[in-house]
Amino acid sequence: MATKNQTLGEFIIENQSSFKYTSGELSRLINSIRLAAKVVNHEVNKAGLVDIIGAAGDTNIQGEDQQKLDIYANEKFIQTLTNRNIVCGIASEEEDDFITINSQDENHQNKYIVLIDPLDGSSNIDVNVSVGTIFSIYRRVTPVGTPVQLKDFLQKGNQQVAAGYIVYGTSTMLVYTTGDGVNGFTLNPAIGSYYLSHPDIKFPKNGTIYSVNEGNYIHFPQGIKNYIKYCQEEKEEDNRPYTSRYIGSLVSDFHRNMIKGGIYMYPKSSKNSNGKLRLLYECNPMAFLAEQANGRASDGFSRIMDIEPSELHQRVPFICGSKNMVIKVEEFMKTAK
Ligand code: AHM
Ligand code: MG
Repeated sequence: MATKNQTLGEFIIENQSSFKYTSGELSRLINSIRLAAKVVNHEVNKAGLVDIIGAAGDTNIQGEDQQKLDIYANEKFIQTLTNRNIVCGIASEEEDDFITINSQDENHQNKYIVLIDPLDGSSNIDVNVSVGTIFSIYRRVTPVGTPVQLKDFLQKGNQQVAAGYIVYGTSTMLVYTTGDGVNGFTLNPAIGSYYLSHPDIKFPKNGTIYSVNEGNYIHFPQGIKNYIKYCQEEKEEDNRPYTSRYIGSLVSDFHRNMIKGGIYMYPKSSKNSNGKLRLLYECNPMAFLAEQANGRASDGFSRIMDIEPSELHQRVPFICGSKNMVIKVEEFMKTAK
């Protein structure tokens, strides 16, 4: 039973027995993500010091090369997961191909693979707007004892064992699910521990916030255009017009909508026929979280987590949020002329 103020470490130990697989491997894996997130958080918080310690590509006063933060985050997560010898493969939005972990895992005994977007929304860093890390965990489908293969990574979202994100915002939070609801932990930077601050988060069934890059309106499918107009219509009984909020940082937009009730949309457009977001690194983990929090995630017509992936960096249209709002978009998409 989740108790507020519990630390993430305590929560993981207490809930380990309810995980589907109880070898402790998944707990160790989530622990490693928690650790890497602390290191990345420290670096993200220093991003504003760029004029003082030097920008990416510069050499700082200690003679160290300054890295772009998304590259730094990528290295930190990969390093931590590799060194702790708990996964058999990693795929990252920052890497062209998946990584086979066999230096430490000579017999390939590890069961889990991780897909990660180490720093999503990184164009926001320079202007001090929150960014996030998104992760997704699966059991491998090829036999333990052999090197991982592409098909271990190209699993449908409905096969996820766990997924979550870290939002580096006004506070840093780690929010995750292992298929038994969604819990949010806030980092107390003075102590370096995450505390359970948001137990069992649920999307309100109906929301009043819509989040979409309206600058692309002209290129959107007719169904999305119609839905945006619907959001803007005056109808007191269902709290319309809705409020528009778009940070341009998926993790933050999703996080706000999950707590307050709302919908996030990155539809396809006449310029990008599959939208922008990546199925494996962004959409599937967010869809798993959304469904675990009573929300819904769709490509406008069907469930995100039922899409059969065909390549690592595949993009899909993404509509995600409060259940009734996503259903409404699907109705508009179906009937649009
Ligand atoms: P990134 O993976 O290159 O950071 O892109 C993903 C980000 C999301 O966080 C955000 O919701 C979206 O791109 C914003 O895109 P746009 O600027 O086109 O509205
Ligand atoms: Mg991204």
